[in-house]
Amino acid sequence: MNDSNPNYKMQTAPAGYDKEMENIARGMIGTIEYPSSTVGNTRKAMVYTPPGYSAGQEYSVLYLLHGIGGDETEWYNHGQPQIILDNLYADEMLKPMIVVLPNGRAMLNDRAEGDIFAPDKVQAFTTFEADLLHDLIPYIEANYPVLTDRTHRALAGLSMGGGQSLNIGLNNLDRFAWIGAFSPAPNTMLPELLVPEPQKTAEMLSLLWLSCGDLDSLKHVSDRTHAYLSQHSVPHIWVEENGDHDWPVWKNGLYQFSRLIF
Ligand code: FER
Repeated sequence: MNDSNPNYKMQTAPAGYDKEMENIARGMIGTIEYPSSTVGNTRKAMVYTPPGYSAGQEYSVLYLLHGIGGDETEWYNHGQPQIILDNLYADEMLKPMIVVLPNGRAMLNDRAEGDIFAPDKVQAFTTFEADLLHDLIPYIEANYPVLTDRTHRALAGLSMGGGQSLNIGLNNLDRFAWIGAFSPAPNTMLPELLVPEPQKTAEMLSLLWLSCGDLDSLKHVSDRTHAYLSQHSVPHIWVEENGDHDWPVWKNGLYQFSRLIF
């Protein structure tokens, strides 16, 4: 994609993009459980399979991460990604993909309860890297008909999950070719650590998406990341949209990002 992107014109998601349409084929969304050697228990994730899903086909996989106040149900409860995705499939605007909604707080009690900013709970968002790479991805790849090379694997998320997507994705480009961060939080590593070798990163990325609402108090994180990427000529899409640290921005992020991947 174009670097820093004066050329990328985000088409605003059309009215109704997040409303259930009648008479279209629907995907399915449900909860799975997988063994986690990282946490030492069984962990939950939600999985969306697209309309017409068939074990005879091969699918790409998007791992879509939640924020600090959420768990594996957050996107489902607040963003209804299955509606957005079903509508995009009805318009033939998405490649065949499975969307996995993990729990990004990798610790024994991974519910968003008590002090969600407690150090051990924030640390668990870092621990999630091992759970994702060594436990969840292998589980998905063993149990769904999915393509397993980096060009068929994407990682995106909102806020804490946006920071995780940048931290984990950019540091594991052998695993992910498509990375999206919607309103990334202060867990986002400094740009020099995210992208120590800009040319190498640029060569490996299929897409790096960064978006944030103009009213978001965490926008300095996106600004700093975007500035570094631009200075070092790392192609990325940067969208500063009207909005706050909130669902309209994140749902639009999913709508826009999912159309561009695979
Ligand atoms: C912080 C402010 C916000 C922070 C995380 C967040 C780890 C996360 C917000 C969200 O996920 O919505 O200082 O530090």
